[in-house]
Parts: sequence; C-alpha cells; structure tokens
Amino acid sequence: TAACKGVGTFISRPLPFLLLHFTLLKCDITDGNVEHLKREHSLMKPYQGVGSSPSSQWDFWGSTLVTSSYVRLTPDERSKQGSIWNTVPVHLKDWEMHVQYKIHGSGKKNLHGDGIAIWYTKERLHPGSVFGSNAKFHGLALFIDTYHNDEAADRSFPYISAMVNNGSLPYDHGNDGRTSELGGCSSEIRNKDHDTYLAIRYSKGRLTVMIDIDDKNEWKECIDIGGVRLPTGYYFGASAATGDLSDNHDIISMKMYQLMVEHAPDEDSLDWTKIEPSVSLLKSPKDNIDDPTGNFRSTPLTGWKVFLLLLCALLGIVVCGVVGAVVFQKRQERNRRFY
Ligand SMILES: [Ca+2]
Repeated sequence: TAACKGVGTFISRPLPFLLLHFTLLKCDITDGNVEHLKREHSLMKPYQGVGSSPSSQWDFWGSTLVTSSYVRLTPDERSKQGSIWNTVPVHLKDWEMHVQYKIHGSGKKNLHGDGIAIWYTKERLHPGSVFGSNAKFHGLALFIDTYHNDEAADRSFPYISAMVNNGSLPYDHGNDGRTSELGGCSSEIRNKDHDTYLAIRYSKGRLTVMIDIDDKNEWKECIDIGGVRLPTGYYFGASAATGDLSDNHDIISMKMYQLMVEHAPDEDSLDWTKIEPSVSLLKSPKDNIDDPTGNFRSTPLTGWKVFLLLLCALLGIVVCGVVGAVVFQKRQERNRRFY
C-alpha cells in the first residue's frame, strides 16, 4: 500500500539498518517514506578532509579533536567547549538525522557534565553558553543533558529534551531548559560499553525523537510532537561543553536521510526558507493526524486496515451471539426447572 511503501526498500539494507529503520518506519508514523542517505549532510568515519580543506563539508571549533574513529567535542577535562558544523545548508523539507555518539568519563554519579547538543539552526560555528553554542538560536536543538543543574526538579538525568526557538527565547541552563522544552525523556546513556544512538525525524510538522541505548537495534520513543515549523536552509551541527565537571563527548557519526514525502502543491510552492521556527502547542500530536491544514496528513484506510476492522466487527458479532445464546439457554433451563 502507499502508506507502507518505504518498507520494501529496507530489505536490501545491512541488518543493523534494517532493524533500526523497521521500528521507526511503522506505517502510522509517517505516510510512506523512502530514505536516502545525503552524504553532503553526513559525518562518517574516517572523517576524511573534515575541517582541513576548503571543499570540506564539516567545520569544527574549540576543543574538538577529529581522529579516524570518533570526533571528540570535548575531552574529560574542565571548562572545554567544542562543536562541529555542516557547511552545506539543508534544502530538504522532510529528513531524518541519525546520531551515533558516546558520552563517557571518570566522573561518578552526578559528578560529570554537561552534555551534547544537536542543532538544526540558522547560525553555525557560533560559540555560546548552551553546550558550547549560541543561547538565542533560530531553529531546533536537541539536548543530551547529563548534569542536573536544578536539583529541585523531579526528573532523573541524563535527560534528553527538544527546543524550538525563533531567536527570542534563551535556553536557561540553571533549570536545564525545563521552561522551554517541548518534550523529553530520561535515559542512562553514559559510560556504556557500546555506542548510543539518537534519531531525529522531521516530517510534515511532526518532530519525532527516538533513542537506542541498549545496543539491540531497537528504537524507543522519546519525543513526539506535532505543529512544529522549521524552515529549510539551516545547518546541522553538534556541540558539547564541560564546566567544573567533565566528560568525553564523542560523535561517531551523523547520518542524514531524506524522507520522500509528498506535499500539497500550494505547500510546495511556498518559500520554505522564509518559515519562522515555531511550535503550535494548542493541539496534541494525536490531533494533528486528522488536521487538514496541519502538517501531518491522515493516512487513508488501506486494505489491511479495512480487513482488520471487518474482522473486529465480525468477532464482536460472534461474541455477542455466543453470550446471548448462553444467557438465553440458562434462562430456558431456569424456567424449565420451575415448571
Ligand atoms: Ca544541565
């Protein structure tokens, strides 16, 4: 069916990818995507030419160290800041970014910090106070926050959260960005023996963040919100910072996939570079699915769905029939006894 046409294309993929994508590509998440790796927006081993040549597609800054097997944004040392940025603006309307990373260090529980931020922003290579980058950014940020700044808050760390900003809202480091976050989840991502993964999907106004921390090739949902508006023409990046407490903040890869999604002609003719980053929080993501103006189109009833509905209805009728018959029989028996 049209709603599930992406699935077939993954069969030919290597197994880890097949499994990763399979769980993400449930037909109810988006209405049919074929993914393509976009090399110009991807950062992969052995990171050839990163930062050193004029034709390089990634720049780095600060404490960032590029080796042949990882990009270390900060070492496990105090007061470091580093970032890495794609030099090519993204002109895709629907995309999925997979980040493979590792946060590790000698600090024991609650004695490590501060974390990594993944960015899709107008600004690039703009150092600042938010995980090494600009606080009043334009666009999307995803924070992998390993240190509990606001101890009064009732949540466990590390905590992953998302924020959309039009440049007007500063991220508040003191309360771990709680006042500006759109959603998030706690996740034990530190000091794992294996790499950890994060997938950020943006399609038709819906932002979905999935995590894979157990090395089992299974995505777990962390964030799913609708009504998110992001322009094209922004840049992907990653940054990290340490303070009094520290960690190694390593990016292993950032892989960007184009999602093949159809848009209405009037939507397509808009100048997507002019969109101002925003979120309409008036509706829940679930409401978005049937919203004709919204950014997420409802999936038509496909063959197997109709079949399931009919099956349920049929089962219902059979169950009612059986129960009815049993009740009727019991009554008859009772009546007979009294006669
Ligand atoms: Ca924090």
